[in-house]
Amino acid sequence: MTHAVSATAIACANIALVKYWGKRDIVRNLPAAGSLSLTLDGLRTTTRVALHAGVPISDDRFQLDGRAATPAELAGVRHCLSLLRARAAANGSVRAQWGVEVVSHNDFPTASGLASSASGYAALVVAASAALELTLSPRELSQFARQGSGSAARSIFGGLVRLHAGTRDDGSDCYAEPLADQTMTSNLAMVIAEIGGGARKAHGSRDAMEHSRLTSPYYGAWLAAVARDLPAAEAAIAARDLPALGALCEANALAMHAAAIAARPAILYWRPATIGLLHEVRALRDRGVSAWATMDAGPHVKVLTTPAEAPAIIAALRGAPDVTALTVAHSGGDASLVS
Ligand code: 2P0
Repeated sequence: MTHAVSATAIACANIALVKYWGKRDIVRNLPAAGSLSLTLDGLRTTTRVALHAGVPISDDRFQLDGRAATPAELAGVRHCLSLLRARAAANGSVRAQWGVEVVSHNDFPTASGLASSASGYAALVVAASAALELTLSPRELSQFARQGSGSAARSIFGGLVRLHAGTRDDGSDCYAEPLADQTMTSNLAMVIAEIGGGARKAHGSRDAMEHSRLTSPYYGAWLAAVARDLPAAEAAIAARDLPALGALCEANALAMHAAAIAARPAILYWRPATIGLLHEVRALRDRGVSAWATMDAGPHVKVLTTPAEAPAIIAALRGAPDVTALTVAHSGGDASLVS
C-alpha cells in the first residue's frame, strides 16, 4: 500500500461566442487570435487526481468516463502534468516525482464537439495543482490549462470570459480572464441540440485548425473577422445588447466554419440536421424569438437565447430529424476544488 494524496475539482465547459480557430505557436499552444466565451453550468467534468508516493511517473494512469484513456488522451494529460510537476519541482516538492492516477468523468458526451477538452483540462489543472501543493493565481491556472487545450484556459472562469492571444513568444501575455461586467450573464442561456447521438468527432480540432491555417484560402479573412468581432462583442455586452451579441455570435461561427470548409481537403463538421436547425433558428428569429446559432468542432447546434425563451426554442426544435437530445444550460461558475 503506497502513501497517496488526492484532490478533486469540477469545471464547466464553455461555448465560444467569438471562436478560437488557429494557433500562432503549436508547441506552446498559443492561439493566433483572442476568443470570448460563456461558461455553462450544464456541461461539467469532475476530475480526481491522486499522487502515489513510490510509484514512478512513468506509471501515470488516466481513466476517462469509466474506461482506460487512449494513448493520445494519456499523452495530453501527461504533457499538462509535466508542466505542473516542473513548477512543483522548482519549489522543491517531492510530490513532483510521484506517479499520478487521474479519474475523470464528463456528464455529457466526450470529444463530440461539446467542449469536453475545455472542462477536462481546467478540472485537471485545478485538481493537480492542489495535489501538488502549488499556489497558483487564477491567471496562472488558465495559462497551465491553455497548454492542455486552448479553450480550457477559458473554463477556469465562470460567466463571460475573454482569452487574450498575447504577442509574446513565451506566452506570458496569453491568458483568460472574466469580463469585468457580468450583468448580462443572468439573461443568457444556451439550448444545446445534440445531433447524431454524440458520436465522436471525425476531425480532432487541434489537427483541423492547423490544417485550416495551412490550406484554407479564407484563413486570413477569418483572423481579420475575429479582430473585428471581439471588440464588437465586448461592446454589445457592455451595452447589454443581446440582439447585437447574438448576431455577432452566429456570424462568427459561420465564418469559422466557412474557413474550415474551404480547407483542402475540407473540414466539414455539419450534418444535414445541422443545416436544418440553422434554418429553424432563423425562422424562430423571424417570429420574434431571441435565438442565434453557434456550432463548434462537431455537428451540434447551440442556440444563444434568454432563460425565459429557452422553453419555446426546445419546443420548436423537439422532433427535428436526427436531434437526439435537447438541454438548456445557463451561465456556470469558476472551476473549483471539491472538498
Ligand atoms: C472554441 N474550439 O473557441 C473553438 C471553436 C472548437 C471550435 O477551442 O488544440 O480543443 O487543444 O488548443 O481548445 C476547440 O479546440 O484546441 C476549440 P487545442 P481546443 O471553443
